[in-house]
Order: sequence, then C-alpha cells, then structure tokens
Amino acid sequence: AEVAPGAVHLPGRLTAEQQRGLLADCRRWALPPAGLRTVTMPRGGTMSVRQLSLGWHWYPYGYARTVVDGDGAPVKPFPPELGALAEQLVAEAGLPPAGAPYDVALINFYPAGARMGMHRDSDERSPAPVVSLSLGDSCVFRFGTPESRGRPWRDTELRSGDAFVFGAASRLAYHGVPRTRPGTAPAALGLTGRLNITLRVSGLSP
Ligand code: MD3
Ligand code: FE
Repeated sequence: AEVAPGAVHLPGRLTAEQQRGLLADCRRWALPPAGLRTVTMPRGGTMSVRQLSLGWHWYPYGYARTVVDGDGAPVKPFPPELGALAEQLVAEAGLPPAGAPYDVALINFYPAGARMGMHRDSDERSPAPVVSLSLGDSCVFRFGTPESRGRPWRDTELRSGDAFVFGAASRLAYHGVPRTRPGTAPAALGLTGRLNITLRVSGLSP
C-alpha cells in the first residue's frame, strides 16, 4: 500500500519465525561492547528510545566506525542477510534498486512511554530507500512532508511484522513515533516494548 509517493507499507510482511529470529539476533547485538545505549543529543537531552547500530555507528549527527559517543568500541559488522532482505523489500515495494549495498542497521528499542519526535533522516549520503521493520508493540507512526516538521501529516499504525519502505519523494519526509501501545506485542514473541530496525545505505566508502 503506497501511503505517499515512494512510501510503501507492507503489513504483516515478516513471518512469526522471521520475527523471532530477528529478535534473537537483536538480543545478541544488544550486548556490550557496542551494545544498546542511551543517546545524548547535542543540547544535553536524552532520547527515550535506546539505540544500537550495525555496520556504521549513527550518532547525532553523523556516522562513525566506533561508538564515538559511548564505549568507544568498534561497531559490530552489518549482517549481509539484512542487506539481502532490504533489497528484496525495495523490489516488492516497486522502487528502483538502491545501486549500492545496504551497510547500516539502526535499531531502536521503545520501552513503554518512549517516543520519537518529528525528524528527517539526512545523515546518509545516498538517496537509497530506508527500509523499516517493526517487532513487538504496535505504535502510531506519523508521516509528514519534506518541507516542515508540522502539519499536514498522516498517522498510521505499525504492527509487529510490518515492513515499510521509504524512497523517492518520501526519503526526506519528516516522520516520528508519537506513541507506542504497550501490551500489544504478540504474546508468542516474548518482547515487552517495541523494536524498530531501519536498513540504510550510508553512502560512505567502506
Ligand atoms: C521515512 N525510526 O530510526 S521507522 C529512525 O519506528 C526512525 O523507530 C522510527 O525514524 C521508528 O530514524 C520510524 C519509519 C521510518 C524510518 C526511516 C525513515 C520512516 C522514514 C527515513 C526516511 C523517511
Ligand atoms: Fe527516522
């Protein structure tokens, strides 16, 4: 379902088994060194989501090969199977191929009450689509325009197992997560809270 030009929602795209596998992977990746961390913004506030990067480490606002704003450890490698999944989902969304390998996974964990304010993802030096995978609790996903942080926007629900591809005219749109819905995760998954994995092309040289 195309929600806006270049923004394609693939509801229920991941099987229960794929979701369990990704969650088990995330639990391993979350361990130190270079594990799940709290992000401090340049003005001193902290993000309510906890975060983890693979391939390249995202910090406010750039990419590095080590956790420059944390334990300093080298970032864990980007798993090639996530790149293959991203390429397949871009094709299913009917968007042109990225043209460069996917090389970043940015993983956000939302405990109950966590949210993400409206922002644009503009630290990548590639126009390749961003692919989002949702696990656990449902959330309200707010999708705006490339021009401003404010209205107009559209609210849609993201559920465990959904994929979403953001390319073309939607790649630089403002977006955020104003709330999650605690307790809505599939019981069989065994996750309290919400996980979102975004797959990206950094545009940086290896
Ligand atoms: C539209 N994550 O990590 S996923 C982020 O659910 C981020 O954790 C949210 O925004 C989350 O930067 C939203 C949907 C999403 C992700 C990246 C996008 C939408 C996007 C990049 C460009 C346009
Ligand atoms: Fe984002």
